[in-house]
Amino acid sequence: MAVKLHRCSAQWVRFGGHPCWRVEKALIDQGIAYERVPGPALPWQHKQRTRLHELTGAYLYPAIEREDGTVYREQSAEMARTIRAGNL
Ligand SMILES: N[C@@H](CCC(=O)N[C@@H](CS)C(=O)NCC(=O)O)C(=O)O
Repeated sequence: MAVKLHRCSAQWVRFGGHPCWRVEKALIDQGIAYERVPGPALPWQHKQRTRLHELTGAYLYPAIEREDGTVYREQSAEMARTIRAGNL
Protein backbone atom coordinates (compact mmCIF):
# COMPACT_ATOMS: atom_id res chain seq x y z
CA MET A 1 0.00 0.00 0.00
CA ALA A 2 1.17 3.49 -0.72
CA VAL A 3 -0.15 7.01 -0.62
CA LYS A 4 -0.74 8.74 -3.95
CA LEU A 5 1.14 11.91 -4.66
CA HIS A 6 -0.83 13.99 -7.13
CA ARG A 7 1.73 16.30 -8.63
CA CYS A 8 2.69 18.13 -11.78
CA SER A 9 4.52 16.17 -14.43
CA ALA A 10 7.62 18.39 -14.27
CA GLN A 11 9.41 15.64 -12.39
CA TRP A 12 12.84 16.74 -13.56
CA VAL A 13 12.50 19.95 -11.53
CA ARG A 14 14.26 19.14 -8.31
CA PHE A 15 14.98 22.20 -6.26
CA GLY A 16 13.74 23.01 -2.82
CA GLY A 17 11.34 25.77 -3.79
CA HIS A 18 9.34 23.72 -6.26
CA PRO A 19 6.09 22.81 -4.47
CA CYS A 20 5.71 19.30 -5.85
CA TRP A 21 9.33 18.38 -5.36
CA ARG A 22 9.34 19.80 -1.82
CA VAL A 23 6.59 17.39 -0.84
CA GLU A 24 7.94 14.46 -2.85
CA LYS A 25 11.38 14.88 -1.23
CA ALA A 26 9.78 14.87 2.21
CA LEU A 27 8.05 11.57 1.39
CA ILE A 28 11.34 10.11 0.16
CA ASP A 29 13.30 11.32 3.18
CA GLN A 30 10.70 9.86 5.52
CA GLY A 31 10.70 6.53 3.69
CA ILE A 32 6.99 6.75 2.96
CA ALA A 33 5.85 4.55 0.09
CA TYR A 34 4.14 6.62 -2.54
CA GLU A 35 2.86 6.38 -6.06
CA ARG A 36 3.18 9.39 -8.34
CA VAL A 37 0.04 10.50 -10.10
CA PRO A 38 1.38 13.10 -12.49
CA GLY A 39 -0.85 15.64 -14.20
CA PRO A 40 -0.48 18.50 -16.67
CA ALA A 41 2.25 20.95 -15.71
CA LEU A 42 1.70 23.85 -18.07
CA PRO A 43 -0.33 26.88 -16.94
CA TRP A 44 -2.84 26.67 -19.82
CA GLN A 45 -3.52 23.02 -18.98
CA HIS A 46 -4.70 23.59 -15.41
CA LYS A 47 -8.35 22.93 -16.14
CA GLN A 48 -7.32 19.49 -17.38
CA ARG A 49 -6.37 18.55 -13.81
CA THR A 50 -9.77 17.03 -13.41
CA ARG A 51 -8.90 14.37 -10.82
CA LEU A 52 -7.07 16.92 -8.69
CA HIS A 53 -10.08 19.20 -8.84
CA GLU A 54 -12.40 16.35 -7.84
CA LEU A 55 -10.21 15.61 -4.84
CA THR A 56 -9.37 19.11 -3.62
CA GLY A 57 -11.80 21.51 -5.28
CA ALA A 58 -8.82 23.39 -6.71
CA TYR A 59 -6.28 23.09 -9.49
CA LEU A 60 -3.02 23.49 -7.58
CA TYR A 61 -0.64 20.61 -7.00
CA PRO A 62 0.59 18.87 -4.92
CA ALA A 63 -1.98 16.86 -3.00
CA ILE A 64 -1.75 13.54 -1.22
CA GLU A 65 -4.42 10.87 -1.32
CA ARG A 66 -4.01 8.68 1.71
CA GLU A 67 -4.56 4.95 1.69
CA ASP A 68 -7.90 5.44 3.44
CA GLY A 69 -9.04 7.72 0.61
CA THR A 70 -8.78 10.98 2.52
CA VAL A 71 -7.03 13.83 0.78
CA TYR A 72 -4.44 16.19 2.19
CA ARG A 73 -3.64 19.54 0.64
CA GLU A 74 -2.13 22.60 2.26
CA GLN A 75 0.65 24.92 1.25
CA SER A 76 3.50 22.67 0.17
CA ALA A 77 5.84 23.94 2.88
CA GLU A 78 3.26 23.03 5.51
CA MET A 79 2.73 19.63 3.88
CA ALA A 80 6.47 18.96 3.98
CA ARG A 81 6.58 19.93 7.66
CA THR A 82 3.68 17.60 8.46
CA ILE A 83 5.29 14.71 6.60
CA ARG A 84 8.67 15.27 8.24
CA ALA A 85 7.00 15.43 11.64
CA GLY A 86 5.51 12.00 10.98
CA ASN A 87 1.97 13.30 11.01
CA LEU A 88 0.80 12.39 7.54
N1 LIG B 1 1.99 28.14 -2.76
C1 LIG B 1 1.57 26.86 -3.30
C2 LIG B 1 1.96 26.81 -4.75
C3 LIG B 1 1.57 25.50 -5.41
C4 LIG B 1 1.92 25.51 -6.88
O1 LIG B 1 2.22 26.58 -7.46
N2 LIG B 1 1.92 24.32 -7.48
C5 LIG B 1 2.21 24.24 -8.87
C6 LIG B 1 2.70 22.85 -9.24
S1 LIG B 1 4.30 22.53 -8.61
C7 LIG B 1 0.96 24.49 -9.63
O2 LIG B 1 0.00 23.76 -9.49
N3 LIG B 1 0.99 25.58 -10.37
C8 LIG B 1 -0.14 25.98 -11.15
C9 LIG B 1 -0.52 27.42 -10.90
O3 LIG B 1 0.27 28.15 -10.28
O4 LIG B 1 -1.61 27.79 -11.32
C10 LIG B 1 2.21 25.73 -2.51
O5 LIG B 1 3.36 25.90 -2.06
O6 LIG B 1 1.58 24.70 -2.31
